[in-house]
Amino acid sequence: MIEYARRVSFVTSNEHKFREVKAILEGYGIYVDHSPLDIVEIQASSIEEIAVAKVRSAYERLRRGVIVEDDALSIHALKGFPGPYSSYVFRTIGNEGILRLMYGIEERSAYFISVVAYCSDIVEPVTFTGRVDGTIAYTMRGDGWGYDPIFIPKGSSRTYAEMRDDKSRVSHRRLALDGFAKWFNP
Ligand code: ITT
Repeated sequence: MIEYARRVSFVTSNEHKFREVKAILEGYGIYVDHSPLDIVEIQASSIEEIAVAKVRSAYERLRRGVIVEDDALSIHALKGFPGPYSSYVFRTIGNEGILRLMYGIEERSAYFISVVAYCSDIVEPVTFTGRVDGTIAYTMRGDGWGYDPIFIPKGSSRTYAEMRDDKSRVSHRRLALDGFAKWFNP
């Protein structure tokens, strides 16, 4: 049986994110339970703002230590798009649409950002950010969720989807959660 030093509730509608967050935080002895609460996301130009507003509402509802995590994929050639609209863009045009927008463009640099926000009865919202630079692939590669089949992190020849479990060793989510875990469970 695993002994957990701390525990936290993760509010997300995304099962894939939950699985990755749980595995990473368990490595730090932090137990994570899933709260699939439906929190209305504010529309804002920065994902930090979105994450802070979301974690406040999540805390108001649950009244216990909670985290949320917000991600954004920004593509330089598209002036940072989809950025804070990553969720909407994925649901609408998806990876096929992004690849179409990038058709004929050779400058394919992009970055993925994760912002983890935590709030509890004794802590005002605090955020931790992770960023991974990379490029957008020319075609979808690998069997993965979200933008994983089209994002190639710097230093790798594989997309996040092709990396499978290795993704969580280097991902934007891993970097943000490393920061959170060291602060939460020093
Ligand atoms: P929440 O309920 O936690 O907000 P969500 O799926 O709406 O779940 P985000 O707004 O944080 O999550 O994510 C923005 C988009 O980026 C969304 O379409 C995700 O599928 C995608 N995404 C986030 N992290 C990703 C990752 O590690 N790999 C690939 N796609 C990712």
